[in-house]
Amino acid sequence: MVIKKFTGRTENEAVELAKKELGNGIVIMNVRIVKKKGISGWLGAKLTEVTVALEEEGDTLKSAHRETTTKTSSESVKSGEAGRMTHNTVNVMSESSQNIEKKLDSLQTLLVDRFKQQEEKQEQLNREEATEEENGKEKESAEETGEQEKFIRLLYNTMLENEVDEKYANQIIDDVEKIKKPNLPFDYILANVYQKMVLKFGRAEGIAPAEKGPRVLLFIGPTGVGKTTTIAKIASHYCMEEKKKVALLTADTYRIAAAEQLRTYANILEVPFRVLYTAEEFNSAIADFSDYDYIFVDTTGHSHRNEELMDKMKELFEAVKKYGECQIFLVLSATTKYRDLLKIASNYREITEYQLIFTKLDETATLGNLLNLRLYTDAPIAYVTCGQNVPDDIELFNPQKTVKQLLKKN
Ligand SMILES: Nc1nc2c(ncn2[C@@H]2O[C@H](COP(=O)(O)OP(=O)(O)OP(=O)(O)O)[C@@H](O)[C@H]2O)c(=O)[nH]1
Ligand SMILES: [Mg+2]
Repeated sequence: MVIKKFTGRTENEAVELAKKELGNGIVIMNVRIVKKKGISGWLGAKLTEVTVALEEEGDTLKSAHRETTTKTSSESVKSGEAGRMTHNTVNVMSESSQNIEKKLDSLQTLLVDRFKQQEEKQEQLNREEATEEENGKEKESAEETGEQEKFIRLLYNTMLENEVDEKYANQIIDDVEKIKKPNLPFDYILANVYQKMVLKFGRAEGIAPAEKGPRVLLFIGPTGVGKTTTIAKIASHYCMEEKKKVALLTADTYRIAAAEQLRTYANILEVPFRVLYTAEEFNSAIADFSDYDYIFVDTTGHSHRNEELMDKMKELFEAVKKYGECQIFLVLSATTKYRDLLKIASNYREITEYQLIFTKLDETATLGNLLNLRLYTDAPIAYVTCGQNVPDDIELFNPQKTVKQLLKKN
């Protein structure tokens, strides 16, 4: 795994630089504002610094082990905290959940430290090998390996408590097992699990800018998950903050008053609103709103078992996909049972590709299903919502924040 920092005037600029050097497979580990170097920095000029990670193809057991060996040794010397841990004085069972939380909060510093220490890799490797030959070291190492086991188990159990599917928790832990070795600081293990999980989530992909005509955003999903409310939240962001031209359409003609809900939001935002009764009407709406930036399309919420409605939706999907400049979002509630989520995700997958939006994060303490569904569907998570307030209770999906929650005790 390569970890590297890039700076730019904006986050986008820094990310572009990173992509140019490392390719599109990068994962953003951390974003922070830093002072510019030199006089302009003294005068308050700021830059955005992003720390990115890239999992290399050669990240096999062997290379992971080699990397661990070197990075660990440098950390244990540089960081007082890490050094303290290698002396086998820490009882893992007393690693309370609060301690883990503190460590998670210090992860960003740890990642940055590790980045700085890369140049010292070789020197530290030699030093560690010499140390391992000292008398009595084997006994200490064996004890530490036991402590490591307990620590890894603690992380594993925390994932399960957060309802990460056992299958995925095992995959993550299996990867960590590969890098296990004596003298490995717990912070390093934690950082490794954190990185693996962030990489599994991948980059958050929101809404792409419109290129050749208005960008159509279609929202699908089961009844009552928050499709209409989410449209209102995102539409008001584009309309009020980005000053874009937005139109709201609904194909939800199934329930009385369903259209009225979106019409009300359209009135508040002072944007055009239209009801679509047939797939053809979608095409005429596109023609009528051809100079708009974003067209949001709401759909009927229904059970994924309702085949008749599913078929009707297919026609609309086909028309939207034929138009091309579109993104389809499957909206799921974080409170829905795992087994149902799997069924819903696979039923919709039969008719279309999609990105994911998770709603109602405020109503659950466990976010494991975000990782489970991300891995099950291979669909990126675009947004999460955490309350009923329009437009505030929504944010772009943040993998780092979610992984921290998944590694915390509830
Ligand atoms: N707690 C919480 N409630 C939410 C959230 N998002 C939406 N809701 C609420 O969920 C309920 C249903 O929201 P809608 O937007 O009508 O859901 P929908 O998917 O459009 O529903 P149908 O059109 O009936 O399929 C409303 O009471 C919303 O206020 C959220 O993030 N958290
Ligand atoms: Mg609705």
